[in-house]
Amino acid sequence: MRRRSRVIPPEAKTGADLPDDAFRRELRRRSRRGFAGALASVAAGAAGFQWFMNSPKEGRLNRAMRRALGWHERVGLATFRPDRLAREFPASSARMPIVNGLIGLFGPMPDWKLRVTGAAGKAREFTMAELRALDLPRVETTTELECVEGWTTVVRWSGVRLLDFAAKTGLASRTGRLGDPLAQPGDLLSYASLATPDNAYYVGLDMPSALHPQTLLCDAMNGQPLLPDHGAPLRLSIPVKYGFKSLKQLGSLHFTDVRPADFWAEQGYDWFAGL
Ligand SMILES: Nc1nc2c(c(=O)[nH]1)N[C@H]1C(S)=C(S)[C@@H](COP(=O)(O)O)O[C@H]1N2
Ligand SMILES: [Mo]
Repeated sequence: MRRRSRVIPPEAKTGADLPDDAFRRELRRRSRRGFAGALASVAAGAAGFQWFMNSPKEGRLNRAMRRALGWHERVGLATFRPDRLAREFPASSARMPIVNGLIGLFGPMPDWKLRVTGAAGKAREFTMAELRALDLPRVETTTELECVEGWTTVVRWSGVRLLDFAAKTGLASRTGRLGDPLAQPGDLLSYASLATPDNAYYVGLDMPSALHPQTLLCDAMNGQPLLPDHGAPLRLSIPVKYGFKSLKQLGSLHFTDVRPADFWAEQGYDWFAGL
C-alpha cells in the first residue's frame, strides 16, 4: 500500500493538511528556498553597494553619492516654501544646547565688526551699535537646533531676520535695490556665504533659505546675551537646516552668485542640508 504521506496534493500545501514527515520535508524545502532567496537579495544588495561605493570620486565623495545628494538638493529647492515654517515650541520648553563645535571661535572680541558684501562690489562694515542703529524689528523664535550627530535641543533665539537686514541694506539684490528682496526674484543674488572672523568656519546657503522668515542673526539665546562659546556677539540661527549651518561668531557675510564653500560639505556632508 502506498503511504499516504507521499501524496502531497499541490493545492493543499498548507502545513496543517500534511502528515507529519511530509510536513517537515515541505518545511525544509520552503526554508531552503527562503534562505536561497535571502542570499540572492543580500548578494544583489552587496553588488549594488559595491557599484555605489566604486563609482568615480568627485571631491571626497564618489559620483553616485554626489548625484544622490544633488537630487536631494533639487527636490529640496523645488519644494521649498518660504511660508512653510519650522515647528515653533512654547518658550518655556527652551533649553541650553551643549556647546558643539568651536571651529573659528576667538572668544570675546571687543573690536568685532561684521563685514558684508553684495552685488556690484558693494561693501559695508557694521559694528554692533551700527547694526542696532538699522532699527530692524526684533524677532524671537523657539525652534529646534538639530545636529547631524544625532541630538536636538529646543532653543529660544532672538535677533533680527536676515531678510529684514537684506531689505534695509539692499545688499542681497543685484541692483542694490532697497525693500523686500523677494518681491523681485530676478534681481536677487543666488547665495549667501558666511564665515567666522578668521574664515576657519564657513557656511554656504541658498538664498531662499537665507531669507526664510525664521533665519535670524542672533545676539541672544534663551533670554541671555550670547555666550562666547555659542557665538557672541552675533550668530546665525537657521532652523530649516541642520545645526552645522547655524554659524557662530559671524564675521563676514557675502551675497553672491557663486556657490559658496561650506566647511562640513567639504568633509562629505550634504551642502544643502535642508530639514
Ligand atoms: N563658528 C562655528 N560655528 C558653528 C560650529 C563650529 O564649529 N564653529 N558648529 C556648528 C554645529 S555642528 C552645531 S550643531 C551648532 C551648535 O551650536 P551650539 O554650540 O550653540 O549648541 O553650531 C554650528 N556652528
Ligand atoms: Mo552639529
